[in-house]
Amino acid sequence: MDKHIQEIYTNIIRGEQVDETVQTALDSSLDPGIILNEGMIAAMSEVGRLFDEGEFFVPEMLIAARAMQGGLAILKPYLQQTGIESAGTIVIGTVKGDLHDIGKNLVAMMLEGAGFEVIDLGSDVSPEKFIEAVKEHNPDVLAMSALLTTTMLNMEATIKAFKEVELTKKLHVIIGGAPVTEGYAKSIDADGFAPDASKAVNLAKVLLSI
Ligand code: B1M
Repeated sequence: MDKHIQEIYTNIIRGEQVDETVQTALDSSLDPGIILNEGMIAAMSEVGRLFDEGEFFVPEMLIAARAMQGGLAILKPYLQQTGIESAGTIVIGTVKGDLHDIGKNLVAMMLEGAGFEVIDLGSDVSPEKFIEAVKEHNPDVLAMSALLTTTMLNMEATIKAFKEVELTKKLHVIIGGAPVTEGYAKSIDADGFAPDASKAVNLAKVLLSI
């Protein structure tokens, strides 16, 4: 493994800042996708494993997440293409009861980079809040994220709540997050599922025939 990637990976697990290392890696022409996947996302998976095994607790997960967010901010302009016309509007949020926002932020970032106008409602978003935002912004797509097996049920609750609401145009509902599957998406009547951020961009483009 490249020494910069190794350092990013280790520092995120330790909860140490990676901003400078990410910048150095970029300056030495390392591919942003490799920095993201092999350094940062791999580190978060390891943090999850350590939490599972009882070696890490919530504070360790939290500081690792903070380190990851700092590195993502440096990486952001390199992951996005520039000068693209608006491809459509997308409202995004993590569902009610769920505070995990790193994956959702990454999806939002990549959608923005692909030319979508993104309205990010943050995390712990109730069905009522999603409905309010959709009425206000009239988006083409609603994207929901969930990281907990318990909170992914709120995706279904949100879709059900939307069935009671009259909208002026077709709203494509797409979902994702670690516990979410294609089968679950079908079972709750979502229009699509994406396993990662770049596939979420492809999915939105396919649904909107772009
Ligand atoms: Co939490 N946590 N956490 N956590 N946490 C997980 C998810 C867990 C798997 C850890 C574990 O046990 N191994 C576990 C869930 C178990 C389960 O339900 N199956 C868990 C738990 C149990 C908890 C708490 C309950 C712990 C506790 O309090 N006892 C608690 C719940 C709090 C709450 O939400 N109410 C909790 C809290 C936290 C922190 C706050 C400390 C922190 C989050 C900080 C933050 O996000 N700001 C945290 C973290 C960091 C994690 C892990 C370690 C990392 C998550 C992450 O950021 N991954 C996680 C373990 C893991 O995932 N391996 C874990 C990196 C990120 C880039 O990936 O989010 O999967 P991900 O996003 C991907 C794809 O899923 C997809 O694209 C992204 C990138 O390509 N995607 C979408 C995501 N959203 C999408 C939406 C789309 C499309 C694709 O729309 C179309």
